[in-house]
Amino acid sequence: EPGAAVPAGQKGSWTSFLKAIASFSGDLSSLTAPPFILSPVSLTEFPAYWCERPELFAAISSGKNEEERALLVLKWFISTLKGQYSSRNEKMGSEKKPLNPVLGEVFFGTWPDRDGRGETRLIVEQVSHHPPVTAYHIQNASKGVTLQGHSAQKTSFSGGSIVVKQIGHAILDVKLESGVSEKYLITLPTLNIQGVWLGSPYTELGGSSVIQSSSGWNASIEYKGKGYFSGKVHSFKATLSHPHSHHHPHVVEGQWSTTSTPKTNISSSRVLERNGCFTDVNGPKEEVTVKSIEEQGPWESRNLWKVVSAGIRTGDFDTAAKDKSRIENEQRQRRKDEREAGTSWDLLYFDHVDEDPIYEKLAAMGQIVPATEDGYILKDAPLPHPPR
Ligand code: HCR
Repeated sequence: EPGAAVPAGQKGSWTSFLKAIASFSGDLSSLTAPPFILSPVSLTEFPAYWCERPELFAAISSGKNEEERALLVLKWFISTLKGQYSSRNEKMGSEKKPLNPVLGEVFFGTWPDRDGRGETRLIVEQVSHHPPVTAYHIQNASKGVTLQGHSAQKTSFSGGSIVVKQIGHAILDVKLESGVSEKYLITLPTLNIQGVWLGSPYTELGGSSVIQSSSGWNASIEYKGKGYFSGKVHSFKATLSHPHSHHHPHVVEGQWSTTSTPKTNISSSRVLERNGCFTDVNGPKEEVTVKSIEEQGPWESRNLWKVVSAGIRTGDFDTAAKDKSRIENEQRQRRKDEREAGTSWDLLYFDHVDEDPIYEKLAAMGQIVPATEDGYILKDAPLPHPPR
């Protein structure tokens, strides 16, 4: 029955929301959704999902050769998917609509040094408001592992589910002891948000994504839901090959939400879990450590949204809506002032490049389309935030 999971008083607004999505494609962030589906978390927090298993991120540079490092990158990547795509269902009961970040909103965090893995730091900046684009930089300096990327979405409606094409890419940089940097281009899968008629949305992945290394190793990952190659939700099959290798490619199959196993001979103890799995995300993950709200500046996400988030969490939606309008009006006013003054907003932590040279080089190696993409690169020294 449509709307079965929608609270009684919100069925009408849920239907209107779905109609708005169906008749419209592109930027879903501006549509108003009923309270039951709102998340108190801003999209600027999402890049933290890349590092919730910091030991796997740190371990990448411990690989003893190109092949082993490519396997460690694939293992880390697959192990992030559960957090990225199904943690809202686990924490909040369904997929939810995140808070739409404002231009210049930032989110900082760390994963402390523990068991010799080194400290990892996260810097996120909202670099566009409409359409929303989020840039991020995650670095474990002591292990020489850095991930830099940006994320945007293009939404459409098809066959009863919301299809979210991901725009953007990430570049992983692994600094080797020799001083040479190995690079990996990571492209992103397409999301299929199912269960929307019922009002209990969850994300399934579809299509494919790739990880192309400057060493030549190429991982191609295919995503399927229930009823395809395994009959199980959240399934994937990854094939890791090198154009000059005479060996058979490595093949890994399983579920990104639980475990996966190698289908070919991988003997390295650095790569496999103790139980022989390639990935096993049944154990706990480690959320990013963030300063308390009192210690945060006015542009830091949890501080900026604190009244809205508290309203959503406690069910005080009037207060949430009022403060959300205040934030949005302030944004509109800033853009208006800029237009009148003939100025524009400066990015604070990142520089935008129209053509990311590392993307181009790796895309050419892996025959990835498009051949070129824009990118965001961390500045040597950030600009200060204007007052708020
Ligand atoms: C599509 C989505 C916003 C974007 C979220 C992204 C793609 C952001 C980058 C992360 O690395 C991975 C990621 C995970 C999320 O699954 C994805 C969100 C899921 C829902 C949300 C929509 C804008 C909300 C649609 C409203 C629904 C719940 C009815």
